[in-house]
Amino acid sequence: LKRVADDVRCVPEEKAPWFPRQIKDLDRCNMLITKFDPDLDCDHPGYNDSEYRKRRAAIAELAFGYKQSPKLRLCAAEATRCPRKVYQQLRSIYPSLACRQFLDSLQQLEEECGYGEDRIPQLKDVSAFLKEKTGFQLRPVAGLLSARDFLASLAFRVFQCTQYIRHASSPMHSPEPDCCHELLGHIPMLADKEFAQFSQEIGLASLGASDEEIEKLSTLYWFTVEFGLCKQNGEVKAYGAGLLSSYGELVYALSNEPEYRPFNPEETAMQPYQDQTYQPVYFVSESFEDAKMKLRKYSASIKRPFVVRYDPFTCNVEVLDQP
Ligand code: NLE
Ligand code: FE2
Repeated sequence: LKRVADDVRCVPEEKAPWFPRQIKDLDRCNMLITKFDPDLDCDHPGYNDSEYRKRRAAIAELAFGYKQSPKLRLCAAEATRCPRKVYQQLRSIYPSLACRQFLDSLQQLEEECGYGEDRIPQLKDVSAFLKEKTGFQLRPVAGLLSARDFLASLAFRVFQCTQYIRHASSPMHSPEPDCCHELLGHIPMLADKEFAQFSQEIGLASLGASDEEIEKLSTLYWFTVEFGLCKQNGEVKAYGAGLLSSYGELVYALSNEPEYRPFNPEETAMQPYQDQTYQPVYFVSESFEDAKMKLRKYSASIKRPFVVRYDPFTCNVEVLDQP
């Protein structure tokens, strides 16, 4: 009887795609996109390397088995060392090209979390560090997730984090996420309060949204969280994780080759993007504050037959009827 009553109460939302309401529902948000899979994509630099593929399969197995539970700790199974050269080279250009928030967090991660060219941060330590800074936590994911599942996790301040490493033959750029990308690109930014809030708001806007809206939100995500630039003291700096984890693209993005446009969600959300190589255009925000306000305005314009509200005490999403 209770089920029926619940169903009746849920009728307006049933028109929307399913979405997680509780953090443990993220166990169901695991739809992978296989286009960069080293077993399936013959252009993947690890395609002909059976040792690499075996290792990837074992790591994927661990991620698939992960359950969100306060009793379970993030598996420390994978040592997540960035190849020495990747760390060294990127580290040397960060001071002039990365935004201030990134540099501040990275320094703390080096002091407190085992970041460094010869050290191996453990995901559980990194997750605990983030939790303390901004309430974000990590959960392991086996590969590139569908946009819907990835964005939904952000709504709960959960970041789906790969643990495998890019193939040694292409250290300076990878089209797929890997742990260098997560650790160097995303983690330092997620330790910043303002940016964490921005990320969660994209996530909340995505819950139960139509496929078309998800496409637009993931494009916004792409040109901000992954490839965003921002102004700082009159200079343009990088804050996007896809830039901050790729020596090649970071240098390119801040050279005078690519086109820059001001960040404006309506326009940015419609910009076609490609994920095989460097971006032809980058969007520049005035500041995080400004980007957040614009995103908020954009999100409010997305039509959903309900409103969602995140309750930080229970970590649940409440669904309310449209007033
Ligand atoms: N191009 C980035 C890198 O090489 O680290 C990864 C981007 C993932 C979206
Ligand atoms: Fe990423």
